[in-house]
Amino acid sequence: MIKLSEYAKRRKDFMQQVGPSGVVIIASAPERPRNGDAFYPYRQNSDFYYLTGFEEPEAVLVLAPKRKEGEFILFNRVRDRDHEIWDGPRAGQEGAVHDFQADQSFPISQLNDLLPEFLIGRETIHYTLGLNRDFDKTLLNNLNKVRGKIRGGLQSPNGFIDISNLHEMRLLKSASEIAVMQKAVDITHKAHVRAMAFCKPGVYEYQLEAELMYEFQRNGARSPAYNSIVGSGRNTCILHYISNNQKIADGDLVLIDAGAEYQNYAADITRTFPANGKFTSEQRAVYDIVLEAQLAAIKSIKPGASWVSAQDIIVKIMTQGLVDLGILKGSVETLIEKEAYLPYYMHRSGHWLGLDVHDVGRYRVHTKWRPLEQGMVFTVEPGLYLSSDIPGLAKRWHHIGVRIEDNVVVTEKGHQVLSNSIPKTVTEIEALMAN
Ligand SMILES: [Mn+2]
Repeated sequence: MIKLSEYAKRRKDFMQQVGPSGVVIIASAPERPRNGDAFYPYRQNSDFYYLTGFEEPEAVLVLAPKRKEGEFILFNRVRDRDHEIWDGPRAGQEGAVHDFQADQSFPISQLNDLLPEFLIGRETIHYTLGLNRDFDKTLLNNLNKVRGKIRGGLQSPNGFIDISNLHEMRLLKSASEIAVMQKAVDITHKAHVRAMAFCKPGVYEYQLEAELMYEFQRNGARSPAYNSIVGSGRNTCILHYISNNQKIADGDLVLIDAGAEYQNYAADITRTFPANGKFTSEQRAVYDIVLEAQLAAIKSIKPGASWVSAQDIIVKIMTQGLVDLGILKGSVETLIEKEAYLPYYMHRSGHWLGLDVHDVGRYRVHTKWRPLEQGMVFTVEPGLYLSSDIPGLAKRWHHIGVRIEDNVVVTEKGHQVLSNSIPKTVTEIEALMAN
Protein backbone atom coordinates (compact mmCIF):
# COMPACT_ATOMS: atom_id res chain seq x y z
CA MET A 1 0.00 0.00 0.00
CA ILE A 2 1.16 3.48 -0.82
CA LYS A 3 0.50 5.73 2.18
CA LEU A 4 -1.29 9.09 1.98
CA SER A 5 1.91 10.75 3.15
CA GLU A 6 3.71 9.46 0.07
CA TYR A 7 1.09 10.95 -2.25
CA ALA A 8 1.48 14.23 -0.33
CA LYS A 9 5.25 14.12 -0.78
CA ARG A 10 4.88 13.52 -4.53
CA ARG A 11 2.58 16.53 -4.86
CA LYS A 12 4.98 18.66 -2.85
CA ASP A 13 8.01 17.59 -4.87
CA PHE A 14 6.21 18.14 -8.15
CA MET A 15 4.92 21.57 -7.10
CA GLN A 16 8.44 22.50 -6.08
CA GLN A 17 9.54 21.87 -9.67
CA VAL A 18 6.53 23.64 -11.18
CA GLY A 19 6.96 26.74 -9.03
CA PRO A 20 4.43 29.48 -8.22
CA SER A 21 4.18 30.69 -11.83
CA GLY A 22 2.67 27.39 -12.98
CA VAL A 23 -0.49 25.42 -12.40
CA VAL A 24 -0.89 21.67 -12.88
CA ILE A 25 -4.11 20.28 -14.33
CA ILE A 26 -4.73 16.56 -14.75
CA ALA A 27 -8.05 14.99 -15.69
CA SER A 28 -9.11 11.54 -14.58
CA ALA A 29 -9.28 8.88 -17.27
CA PRO A 30 -12.54 8.90 -19.22
CA GLU A 31 -14.93 5.98 -18.83
CA ARG A 32 -14.77 3.96 -22.01
CA PRO A 33 -17.83 2.35 -23.59
CA ARG A 34 -17.39 -1.25 -24.73
CA ASN A 35 -20.63 -1.92 -26.55
CA GLY A 36 -24.21 -0.79 -26.10
CA ASP A 37 -24.43 0.64 -22.60
CA ALA A 38 -21.68 -1.59 -21.16
CA PHE A 39 -18.34 -0.09 -20.17
CA TYR A 40 -14.81 -1.41 -19.84
CA PRO A 41 -13.72 -1.81 -16.21
CA TYR A 42 -12.56 1.61 -15.05
CA ARG A 43 -8.84 2.29 -14.70
CA GLN A 44 -7.61 5.64 -13.43
CA ASN A 45 -5.13 7.75 -15.40
CA SER A 46 -1.68 6.87 -14.05
CA ASP A 47 -0.47 10.46 -13.51
CA PHE A 48 -3.70 11.31 -11.72
CA TYR A 49 -3.41 8.22 -9.53
CA TYR A 50 0.28 8.82 -8.81
CA LEU A 51 -0.50 12.23 -7.31
CA THR A 52 -3.77 11.42 -5.53
CA GLY A 53 -4.47 7.71 -5.04
CA PHE A 54 -7.99 8.68 -6.14
CA GLU A 55 -9.71 6.09 -8.34
CA GLU A 56 -13.07 7.62 -9.26
CA PRO A 57 -13.87 8.82 -12.78
CA GLU A 58 -15.17 12.33 -13.54
CA ALA A 59 -12.53 14.14 -11.55
CA VAL A 60 -9.97 16.86 -12.19
CA LEU A 61 -6.86 17.51 -10.16
CA VAL A 62 -5.51 21.05 -9.86
CA LEU A 63 -2.20 21.74 -8.15
CA ALA A 64 -1.74 25.46 -7.60
CA PRO A 65 1.61 26.07 -5.88
CA LYS A 66 1.54 28.75 -3.15
CA ARG A 67 -2.18 29.40 -3.48
CA LYS A 68 -3.44 30.91 -0.23
CA GLU A 69 -6.68 28.89 -0.02
CA GLY A 70 -4.83 25.64 -0.64
CA GLU A 71 -2.60 24.05 -3.25
CA PHE A 72 -4.31 20.67 -3.79
CA ILE A 73 -7.76 21.02 -5.32
CA LEU A 74 -9.93 18.13 -6.41
CA PHE A 75 -13.01 18.49 -8.57
CA ASN A 76 -15.02 15.29 -8.21
CA ARG A 77 -18.51 13.85 -8.23
CA VAL A 78 -21.00 14.84 -5.59
CA ARG A 79 -22.47 12.18 -3.35
CA ASP A 80 -25.82 11.14 -4.72
CA ARG A 81 -28.04 8.51 -3.15
CA ASP A 82 -29.70 7.47 -6.41
CA HIS A 83 -26.40 6.96 -8.20
CA GLU A 84 -24.80 5.29 -5.20
CA ILE A 85 -27.60 2.71 -5.03
CA TRP A 86 -26.76 1.66 -8.59
CA ASP A 87 -23.00 2.15 -8.77
CA GLY A 88 -21.66 2.17 -5.22
CA PRO A 89 -20.27 4.79 -2.87
CA ARG A 90 -18.49 7.98 -3.89
CA ALA A 91 -16.01 10.02 -1.89
CA GLY A 92 -17.86 13.27 -2.49
CA GLN A 93 -16.34 16.59 -1.42
CA GLU A 94 -16.05 15.59 2.21
CA GLY A 95 -14.26 12.37 1.34
CA ALA A 96 -11.89 14.18 -1.01
CA VAL A 97 -10.76 16.35 1.90
CA HIS A 98 -10.85 13.78 4.71
CA ASP A 99 -9.75 10.62 2.94
CA PHE A 100 -7.49 12.05 0.22
CA GLN A 101 -6.20 15.19 1.95
CA ALA A 102 -7.40 17.66 -0.68
CA ASP A 103 -7.16 21.24 0.58
CA GLN A 104 -10.40 22.00 -1.24
CA SER A 105 -12.89 19.93 -3.17
CA PHE A 106 -15.60 21.14 -5.52
CA PRO A 107 -18.35 19.34 -7.43
CA ILE A 108 -17.16 18.43 -10.92
CA SER A 109 -20.27 20.20 -12.25
CA GLN A 110 -18.71 23.52 -11.12
CA LEU A 111 -15.51 22.98 -13.10
CA ASN A 112 -16.33 25.45 -15.88
CA ASP A 113 -17.35 28.13 -13.39
CA LEU A 114 -14.30 27.79 -11.18
CA LEU A 115 -11.43 26.70 -13.42
CA PRO A 116 -10.67 30.23 -14.76
CA GLU A 117 -9.84 31.34 -11.21
CA PHE A 118 -7.03 28.80 -11.08
CA LEU A 119 -5.57 29.98 -14.38
CA ILE A 120 -5.43 33.70 -13.71
CA GLY A 121 -2.07 34.84 -12.45
CA ARG A 122 -0.21 31.75 -13.71
CA GLU A 123 2.24 31.91 -16.57
CA THR A 124 2.17 28.29 -17.64
CA ILE A 125 -0.22 25.38 -17.50
CA HIS A 126 1.40 22.02 -16.86
CA TYR A 127 -0.84 19.81 -18.94
CA THR A 128 -0.18 17.40 -21.78
CA LEU A 129 -2.37 18.25 -24.77
CA GLY A 130 -3.56 15.62 -27.23
CA LEU A 131 -4.21 12.67 -24.93
CA ASN A 132 -7.79 13.47 -23.93
CA ARG A 133 -9.52 15.49 -26.66
CA ASP A 134 -12.68 16.15 -24.66
CA PHE A 135 -10.79 17.59 -21.73
CA ASP A 136 -8.42 19.49 -24.04
CA LYS A 137 -11.54 21.34 -25.26
CA THR A 138 -12.77 22.05 -21.73
CA LEU A 139 -9.40 23.43 -20.74
CA LEU A 140 -8.91 25.51 -23.88
CA ASN A 141 -12.40 26.99 -23.54
CA ASN A 142 -11.59 28.06 -20.01
CA LEU A 143 -8.22 29.39 -21.06
CA ASN A 144 -9.94 31.49 -23.73
CA LYS A 145 -12.21 32.96 -21.06
CA VAL A 146 -9.21 34.37 -19.21
CA ARG A 147 -6.89 35.03 -22.17
CA GLY A 148 -5.62 38.56 -22.22
CA LYS A 149 -7.20 39.39 -18.91
CA ILE A 150 -5.00 41.23 -16.50
CA ARG A 151 -6.36 41.38 -13.01
CA GLY A 152 -4.53 43.10 -10.19
CA GLY A 153 -1.33 43.02 -12.22
CA LEU A 154 -1.65 39.27 -12.80
CA GLN A 155 -1.67 37.86 -16.28
CA SER A 156 -3.29 34.82 -17.82
CA PRO A 157 -1.22 31.79 -18.89
CA ASN A 158 0.64 32.05 -22.15
CA GLY A 159 1.65 28.48 -22.73
CA PHE A 160 1.52 24.80 -21.95
CA ILE A 161 4.30 22.62 -20.60
CA ASP A 162 3.86 18.86 -20.79
CA ILE A 163 4.29 17.02 -17.55
CA SER A 164 7.52 15.22 -18.35
CA ASN A 165 8.97 16.37 -15.00
CA LEU A 166 6.35 14.25 -13.31
CA HIS A 167 7.32 11.35 -15.53
CA GLU A 168 10.92 11.64 -14.42
CA MET A 169 9.64 11.37 -10.83
CA ARG A 170 7.54 8.32 -11.72
CA LEU A 171 10.59 6.68 -13.27
CA LEU A 172 12.38 6.48 -9.90
CA LYS A 173 10.45 4.10 -7.66
CA SER A 174 10.28 4.40 -3.87
CA ALA A 175 10.69 1.43 -1.53
CA SER A 176 6.92 1.19 -1.09
CA GLU A 177 6.34 1.23 -4.84
CA ILE A 178 8.89 -1.56 -5.27
CA ALA A 179 7.09 -3.54 -2.55
CA VAL A 180 3.79 -3.21 -4.45
CA MET A 181 5.51 -4.21 -7.69
CA GLN A 182 7.05 -7.23 -5.95
CA LYS A 183 3.52 -8.26 -5.00
CA ALA A 184 2.37 -7.89 -8.63
CA VAL A 185 5.31 -10.08 -9.68
CA ASP A 186 4.62 -12.67 -6.97
CA ILE A 187 1.03 -13.05 -8.17
CA THR A 188 2.31 -13.29 -11.74
CA HIS A 189 4.75 -15.99 -10.61
CA LYS A 190 1.87 -18.16 -9.38
CA ALA A 191 -0.03 -17.55 -12.61
CA HIS A 192 2.82 -18.61 -14.90
CA VAL A 193 3.56 -21.72 -12.85
CA ARG A 194 -0.12 -22.68 -12.88
CA ALA A 195 -0.42 -22.22 -16.64
CA MET A 196 2.76 -24.24 -17.27
CA ALA A 197 1.61 -27.06 -15.00
CA PHE A 198 -1.81 -27.12 -16.69
CA CYS A 199 -0.47 -27.16 -20.23
CA LYS A 200 -0.61 -30.28 -22.38
CA PRO A 201 -1.10 -30.90 -26.09
CA GLY A 202 -4.74 -30.52 -27.08
CA VAL A 203 -5.70 -27.66 -24.77
CA TYR A 204 -6.49 -24.26 -26.22
CA GLU A 205 -4.41 -21.13 -25.74
CA TYR A 206 -7.36 -19.41 -24.03
CA GLN A 207 -7.48 -22.20 -21.48
CA LEU A 208 -3.98 -21.27 -20.38
CA GLU A 209 -5.11 -17.64 -20.29
CA ALA A 210 -7.93 -18.73 -17.97
CA GLU A 211 -5.40 -20.34 -15.62
CA LEU A 212 -3.46 -17.07 -15.52
CA MET A 213 -6.60 -15.06 -14.80
CA TYR A 214 -7.59 -17.44 -12.03
CA GLU A 215 -4.38 -16.79 -10.11
CA PHE A 216 -4.44 -13.05 -10.84
CA GLN A 217 -7.96 -12.56 -9.56
CA ARG A 218 -7.89 -14.87 -6.56
CA ASN A 219 -4.78 -13.04 -5.34
CA GLY A 220 -6.29 -9.59 -5.55
CA ALA A 221 -5.06 -8.49 -8.96
CA ARG A 222 -8.38 -7.69 -10.57
CA SER A 223 -6.94 -7.22 -14.02
CA PRO A 224 -3.93 -8.14 -16.08
CA ALA A 225 -1.64 -5.15 -16.62
CA TYR A 226 -2.07 -5.64 -20.39
CA ASN A 227 -3.73 -8.17 -22.67
CA SER A 228 -2.16 -11.55 -21.94
CA ILE A 229 -0.23 -13.11 -24.80
CA VAL A 230 -0.58 -16.90 -25.02
CA GLY A 231 0.87 -18.13 -28.30
CA SER A 232 1.68 -21.66 -29.37
CA GLY A 233 3.56 -22.97 -32.40
CA ARG A 234 3.77 -20.34 -35.15
CA ASN A 235 2.05 -17.83 -32.84
CA THR A 236 5.16 -17.70 -30.65
CA CYS A 237 6.68 -15.61 -33.46
CA ILE A 238 3.93 -12.94 -33.33
CA LEU A 239 5.16 -10.37 -30.83
CA HIS A 240 1.80 -9.05 -29.62
CA TYR A 241 -0.38 -12.09 -30.34
CA ILE A 242 -3.57 -11.81 -28.26
CA SER A 243 -6.14 -13.85 -30.17
CA ASN A 244 -5.22 -16.80 -27.92
CA ASN A 245 -7.71 -19.05 -29.68
CA GLN A 246 -5.67 -21.89 -31.20
CA LYS A 247 -5.38 -25.48 -30.10
CA ILE A 248 -1.92 -26.29 -28.73
CA ALA A 249 -0.25 -29.17 -30.56
CA ASP A 250 2.24 -31.79 -29.43
CA GLY A 251 5.75 -30.51 -30.16
CA ASP A 252 4.74 -26.83 -30.02
CA LEU A 253 6.49 -24.26 -27.96
CA VAL A 254 4.18 -22.05 -25.91
CA LEU A 255 5.04 -18.42 -25.18
CA ILE A 256 3.18 -16.65 -22.38
CA ASP A 257 3.73 -12.92 -21.87
CA ALA A 258 1.43 -11.90 -19.03
CA GLY A 259 1.56 -9.79 -15.91
CA ALA A 260 -0.79 -8.94 -13.08
CA GLU A 261 -1.74 -5.39 -12.23
CA TYR A 262 -1.74 -4.92 -8.46
CA GLN A 263 -2.82 -1.61 -6.90
CA ASN A 264 -2.35 -0.18 -10.38
CA TYR A 265 1.28 -1.33 -10.68
CA ALA A 266 2.25 -3.69 -13.47
CA ALA A 267 4.26 -6.87 -13.67
CA ASP A 268 5.41 -7.96 -17.13
CA ILE A 269 6.80 -11.48 -17.36
CA THR A 270 7.40 -13.84 -20.27
CA ARG A 271 8.15 -17.53 -20.13
CA THR A 272 8.44 -19.99 -23.03
CA PHE A 273 8.02 -23.73 -22.57
CA PRO A 274 7.32 -26.91 -24.53
CA ALA A 275 3.64 -27.89 -24.70
CA ASN A 276 4.42 -31.51 -23.92
CA GLY A 277 6.92 -30.77 -21.17
CA LYS A 278 10.07 -31.69 -23.06
CA PHE A 279 12.13 -29.33 -25.27
CA THR A 280 13.24 -30.73 -28.64
CA SER A 281 16.96 -30.31 -29.29
CA GLU A 282 16.28 -27.41 -31.69
CA GLN A 283 13.96 -25.67 -29.23
CA ARG A 284 16.45 -26.17 -26.46
CA ALA A 285 19.35 -24.81 -28.51
CA VAL A 286 17.45 -21.62 -29.29
CA TYR A 287 16.14 -21.35 -25.73
CA ASP A 288 19.59 -21.57 -24.20
CA ILE A 289 20.91 -18.78 -26.42
CA VAL A 290 18.10 -16.45 -25.35
CA LEU A 291 18.62 -17.42 -21.72
CA GLU A 292 22.37 -16.85 -21.88
CA ALA A 293 21.76 -13.41 -23.42
CA GLN A 294 19.18 -12.52 -20.81
CA LEU A 295 21.33 -13.58 -17.85
CA ALA A 296 24.35 -11.69 -19.19
CA ALA A 297 22.26 -8.56 -19.77
CA ILE A 298 20.82 -8.72 -16.26
CA LYS A 299 24.28 -9.19 -14.80
CA SER A 300 25.42 -5.89 -16.30
CA ILE A 301 22.73 -3.83 -14.57
CA LYS A 302 23.95 -1.37 -11.96
CA PRO A 303 23.86 2.36 -11.33
CA GLY A 304 25.89 4.17 -13.96
CA ALA A 305 25.61 1.46 -16.61
CA SER A 306 24.10 2.74 -19.83
CA TRP A 307 20.48 1.92 -20.67
CA VAL A 308 21.68 0.54 -24.00
CA SER A 309 24.32 -1.83 -22.65
CA ALA A 310 21.78 -4.62 -22.04
CA GLN A 311 20.75 -4.43 -25.68
CA ASP A 312 24.37 -4.50 -26.87
CA ILE A 313 25.08 -7.61 -24.77
CA ILE A 314 21.93 -9.34 -26.02
CA VAL A 315 22.66 -8.59 -29.66
CA LYS A 316 26.21 -9.86 -29.32
CA ILE A 317 25.34 -13.15 -27.62
CA MET A 318 22.33 -13.89 -29.80
CA THR A 319 24.17 -13.10 -33.04
CA GLN A 320 26.97 -15.43 -31.94
CA GLY A 321 24.30 -18.01 -31.11
CA LEU A 322 22.67 -17.74 -34.53
CA VAL A 323 26.10 -18.27 -36.10
CA ASP A 324 26.73 -21.31 -33.89
CA LEU A 325 23.41 -22.78 -35.02
CA GLY A 326 24.36 -22.19 -38.66
CA ILE A 327 21.41 -19.85 -39.17
CA LEU A 328 23.63 -16.81 -39.78
CA LYS A 329 26.95 -17.06 -41.58
CA GLY A 330 29.94 -14.76 -41.35
CA SER A 331 31.86 -12.88 -38.69
CA VAL A 332 29.82 -11.88 -35.66
CA GLU A 333 31.19 -8.35 -35.76
CA THR A 334 30.16 -7.79 -39.37
CA LEU A 335 26.79 -9.40 -38.83
CA ILE A 336 26.11 -7.04 -35.92
CA GLU A 337 27.25 -4.07 -37.98
CA LYS A 338 24.85 -5.07 -40.75
CA GLU A 339 22.09 -5.80 -38.21
CA ALA A 340 21.73 -9.29 -39.66
CA TYR A 341 19.96 -10.36 -36.45
CA LEU A 342 16.94 -8.11 -37.14
CA PRO A 343 14.75 -10.76 -38.85
CA TYR A 344 15.11 -12.86 -35.67
CA TYR A 345 15.24 -10.15 -32.98
CA MET A 346 13.46 -6.93 -33.86
CA HIS A 347 12.72 -5.23 -30.56
CA ARG A 348 14.54 -3.48 -27.74
CA SER A 349 15.95 -5.18 -24.64
CA GLY A 350 13.07 -3.90 -22.51
CA HIS A 351 11.20 -0.88 -21.19
CA TRP A 352 10.52 1.02 -17.98
CA LEU A 353 7.88 -0.63 -15.80
CA GLY A 354 5.55 0.92 -13.22
CA LEU A 355 2.01 2.22 -13.16
CA ASP A 356 2.02 1.77 -16.93
CA VAL A 357 3.40 -1.43 -18.37
CA HIS A 358 5.44 0.63 -20.82
CA ASP A 359 6.13 3.17 -18.14
CA VAL A 360 6.97 6.83 -18.52
CA GLY A 361 10.40 8.44 -18.40
CA ARG A 362 12.99 9.27 -21.01
CA TYR A 363 15.39 6.69 -22.40
CA ARG A 364 17.78 9.29 -23.73
CA VAL A 365 19.01 12.49 -22.18
CA HIS A 366 20.49 15.06 -24.56
CA THR A 367 20.40 12.48 -27.39
CA LYS A 368 22.50 10.01 -25.35
CA TRP A 369 21.18 6.79 -23.82
CA ARG A 370 20.78 7.55 -20.14
CA PRO A 371 22.75 5.96 -17.31
CA LEU A 372 20.82 3.72 -14.93
CA GLU A 373 19.94 5.04 -11.48
CA GLN A 374 18.84 3.43 -8.25
CA GLY A 375 15.05 2.96 -8.19
CA MET A 376 14.55 2.45 -11.90
CA VAL A 377 12.50 -0.65 -12.68
CA PHE A 378 12.46 -2.19 -16.11
CA THR A 379 12.12 -5.40 -18.09
CA VAL A 380 14.90 -7.45 -19.66
CA GLU A 381 13.30 -9.46 -22.45
CA PRO A 382 15.43 -10.78 -25.28
CA GLY A 383 13.74 -13.03 -27.80
CA LEU A 384 14.46 -15.01 -30.93
CA TYR A 385 11.64 -15.53 -33.38
CA LEU A 386 12.36 -18.15 -36.04
CA SER A 387 9.35 -17.55 -38.21
CA SER A 388 8.64 -19.72 -41.24
CA ASP A 389 8.30 -16.43 -43.16
CA ILE A 390 12.06 -15.82 -42.98
CA PRO A 391 13.48 -16.60 -46.43
CA GLY A 392 15.96 -19.47 -46.47
CA LEU A 393 15.42 -20.54 -42.86
CA ALA A 394 15.68 -24.34 -42.64
CA LYS A 395 12.40 -26.04 -41.77
CA ARG A 396 13.62 -27.59 -38.54
CA TRP A 397 13.81 -24.08 -36.99
CA HIS A 398 10.31 -23.04 -38.00
CA HIS A 399 7.85 -21.82 -35.36
CA ILE A 400 10.47 -21.59 -32.63
CA GLY A 401 9.72 -18.31 -30.92
CA VAL A 402 11.39 -17.79 -27.54
CA ARG A 403 11.20 -14.76 -25.28
CA ILE A 404 12.31 -14.66 -21.65
CA GLU A 405 11.34 -11.59 -19.66
CA ASP A 406 12.03 -10.59 -16.08
CA ASN A 407 11.49 -7.44 -14.04
CA VAL A 408 14.57 -5.81 -12.57
CA VAL A 409 15.16 -2.99 -10.07
CA VAL A 410 18.36 -0.96 -10.02
CA THR A 411 19.62 -1.01 -6.44
CA GLU A 412 22.28 1.09 -4.72
CA LYS A 413 25.13 -1.17 -5.83
CA GLY A 414 23.65 -3.40 -8.50
CA HIS A 415 20.27 -4.86 -9.23
CA GLN A 416 17.53 -7.08 -7.90
CA VAL A 417 15.42 -9.37 -10.10
CA LEU A 418 11.86 -9.22 -8.75
CA SER A 419 10.91 -12.31 -10.75
CA ASN A 420 14.03 -14.34 -10.00
CA SER A 421 12.28 -17.43 -8.72
CA ILE A 422 9.91 -18.03 -11.62
CA PRO A 423 11.22 -21.22 -13.29
CA LYS A 424 13.31 -20.36 -16.33
CA THR A 425 16.09 -22.84 -17.02
CA VAL A 426 15.33 -25.84 -19.24
CA THR A 427 15.84 -28.12 -16.23
CA GLU A 428 13.50 -26.11 -13.99
CA ILE A 429 10.78 -25.93 -16.61
CA GLU A 430 10.96 -29.61 -17.53
CA ALA A 431 10.92 -30.58 -13.84
CA LEU A 432 7.85 -28.42 -13.19
CA MET A 433 6.00 -29.85 -16.18
CA ALA A 434 6.90 -33.47 -15.35
CA ASN A 435 4.80 -33.30 -12.16
MN1 LIG B 1 7.54 -6.28 -21.74
